[in-house]
Amino acid sequence: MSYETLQVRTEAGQVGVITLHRPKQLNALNDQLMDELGAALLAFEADDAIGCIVLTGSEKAFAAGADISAMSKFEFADVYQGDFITRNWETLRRIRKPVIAAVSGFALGGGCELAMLCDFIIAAENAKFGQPEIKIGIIPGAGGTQRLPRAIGKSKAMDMVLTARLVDAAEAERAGLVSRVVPLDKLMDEALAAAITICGMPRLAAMAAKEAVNRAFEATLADGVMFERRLFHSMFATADQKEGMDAFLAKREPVFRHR
Ligand code: CO8
Repeated sequence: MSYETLQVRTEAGQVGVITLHRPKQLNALNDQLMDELGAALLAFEADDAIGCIVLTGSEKAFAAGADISAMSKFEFADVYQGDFITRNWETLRRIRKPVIAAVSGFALGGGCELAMLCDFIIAAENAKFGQPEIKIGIIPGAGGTQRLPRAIGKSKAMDMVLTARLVDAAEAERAGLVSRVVPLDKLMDEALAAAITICGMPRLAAMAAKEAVNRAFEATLADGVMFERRLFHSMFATADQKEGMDAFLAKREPVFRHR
């Protein structure tokens, strides 16, 4: 399938790479891009060869937010009935394979929210994160007021949402928004290496681990711990648990079958 606002490729036969590609608009998110992103993610999700997905943008911008020229014409009825842009948000949330955001340049507004929807963020040194919606008379609309405080705490989230201040990669790493910061020219190498590492893990364990970590944001501690315990127990029904433990004890490399 070909896309107009994305470039899609497979790396090492097992990593699905999606590059946002609206260069003139700094990858501003519009309905077409979000529809195509939903389709590309579902295609990788359905492809057995793919074990991990990397979502990235350009050097200058991961995504500079929702498309302001599209939004500027909208009335309440348009955004409410059309579920502007966020209608595919649930698709990304439902992807069960790990998704890494490789962020360089601006990740603003919906762009920051899109990165936060991924499982973890690897940032280039030039990355800048922000929720500057307030400057144009709106508020974050795809998780910025919810995921950001969970990621970096209330005080810094309020600071970003109320003052529209951008934070650089170093501050984002200190705050826990991103997992690592790397030189710009190493960003894709690092993201692909992380993705290939994940692809080498037993896939059922990777998917269960993702599900369990995500539950931490939805459940009480007691419910989350019980959810984790049940998933943990279920790993003992997999062939890869036998293989992983047998290989460890025999001091050999495991051969996982993702079963
Ligand atoms: N929408 C549309 N076009 C954009 C956007 C955007 N968000 N951001 C940049 N562009 C366009 C510019 O209009 C410009 O186009 P042109 O060349 O035709 O004039 C081109 O990209 C290059 O931009 P600049 O010339 O401004 O480049 P600079 O390097 O000077 O500045 C900035 C880069 C700082 C990123 C600046 O462009 C900027 O501030 N952009 C807007 C950032 C912003 O406010 N983002 C939040 C948007 S609102 C939002 O995301 C709400 C989300 C709600 C939920 C929906 C989920 C997705």
